[in-house]
Amino acid sequence: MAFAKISQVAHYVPEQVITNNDLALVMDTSDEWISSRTGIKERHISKTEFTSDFATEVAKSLLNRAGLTADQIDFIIVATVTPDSLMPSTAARVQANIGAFKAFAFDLTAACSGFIFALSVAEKFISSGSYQRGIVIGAETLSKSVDWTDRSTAVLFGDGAGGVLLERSESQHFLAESLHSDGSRGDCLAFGKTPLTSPFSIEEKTESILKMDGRAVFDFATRDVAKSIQNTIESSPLSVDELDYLLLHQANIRILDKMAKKLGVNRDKIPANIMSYGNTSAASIPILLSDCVEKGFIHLDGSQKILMTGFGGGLTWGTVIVKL
Ligand code: 4VN
Repeated sequence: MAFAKISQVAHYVPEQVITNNDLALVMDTSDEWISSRTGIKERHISKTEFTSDFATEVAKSLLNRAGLTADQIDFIIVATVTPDSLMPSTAARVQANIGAFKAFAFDLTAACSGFIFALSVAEKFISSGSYQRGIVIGAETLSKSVDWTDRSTAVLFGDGAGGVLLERSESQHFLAESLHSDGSRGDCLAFGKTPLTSPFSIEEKTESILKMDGRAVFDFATRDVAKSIQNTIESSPLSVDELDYLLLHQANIRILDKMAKKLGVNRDKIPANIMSYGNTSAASIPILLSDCVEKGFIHLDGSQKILMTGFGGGLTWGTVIVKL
């Protein structure tokens, strides 16, 4: 029986920091409005880099930390809704940049749940016994897809990437998972619709800019996602008190507060870094994981039980419980 385990973590964000006060100079908003409603104080925004540039930095750090060379990697999955291009994929660009010539590489889109979905897929590749080692990255440049004239959404997002090295292990580290989608509610968080064109049709306007029904998505997160986390914990061999940390998608600090209450867990077990990064979609959970390792909360020595949950566009939501 083959098992998979997360052996390294890393993250990368672009250098430029945009504070709430910086945004208040270019749109009708304020630090008070943004931080009291979302918890966000600042976010990193790309000046010249693309999603694959962030993801490449993450992949290089993972290899460095593991003392591996790129030819030892069997696959690369990048979860993103802001790829440099649809073809080639962001993952294929990463493969070329690091020289992982033996790896197969593809992107996976499940919006803010993308990293969790990709981690689940990668775990299956390894536990099938077919592959030894892969890189799973969440990477986004949401700044290129938000409407900078819409103050209700523009203030929420940030750019960056985080990822993990997943390797074969002798013992079980993935303890439970659940993945879900509800396409019938997809319109409440959407962007990037492909326009219909043909020689005989009038061109439809591209809906390239992010649109969000904030209330609907907020309610989805606090009802459906909270319930699903509870169900996943119940289906696992662990009780909620045995979890060391719950790493939840960094969409809004008030959602994290509500989740803590609903799940009956100490607020300190639900770390937040949305203050410094904003909502980075598929990158938010691996950036948070990497931050927690850097700060010494999470050790990667197999002694801790960590729950990770993504939720967002699709709609999609998913949880994994891992021994780290
Ligand atoms: C999941 C969620 C969100 C999200 C939804 C609503 C929201 C973030 C609405 C009320 C508003 C403050 C902001 Cl739950 C976004 C994603 C996308 O990654 C995923 N903020 N807010 C207010 O007026 O208080």
